[in-house]
Amino acid sequence: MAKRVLILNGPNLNLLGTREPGVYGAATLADVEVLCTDRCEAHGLECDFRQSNHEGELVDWIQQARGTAEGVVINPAAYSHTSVAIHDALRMLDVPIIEVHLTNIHQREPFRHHSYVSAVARGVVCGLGPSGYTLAIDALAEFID
Ligand code: CA2
Repeated sequence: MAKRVLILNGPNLNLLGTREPGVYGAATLADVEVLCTDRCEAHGLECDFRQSNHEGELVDWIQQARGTAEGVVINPAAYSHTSVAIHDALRMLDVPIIEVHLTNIHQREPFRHHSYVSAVARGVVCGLGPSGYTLAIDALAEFID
């Protein structure tokens, strides 16, 4: 059976490709999902791709990953900068976690420079657009192997 990778997306990422293309690009979240599914498949991994606008739902999904996922890719979106709850849920996982941001959060407003998730992530990719997700999957595939 294929090992499962959980790919989580936080609030407002459902709007990707429909607003602010100058900041976030033209790809939709559905486009990103196809990229991720294809890349997981190339590594023989199963892709479980999800998005939620709700912090508690993301926490529930992270908790459910215990024993069911071999790795996690997460773009926590705005919760990166605010959520101790997501930080705490992630730190209870004993599988590799890669944090992804489409934009380079360090070139943006100061409130985006700190992420509560980075301290519990094995690696962080930011500023590379949707390619950040596929690079994160490549890294996970190596760690999981
Ligand atoms: O660069 C990223 O991937 C972010 O995680 C995106 C978040 C932002 O709060 C983080 O600081 C950096 C925002 C996601 C909202 O996405 C939108 C997409 C289209 C239109 C409006 C928002």
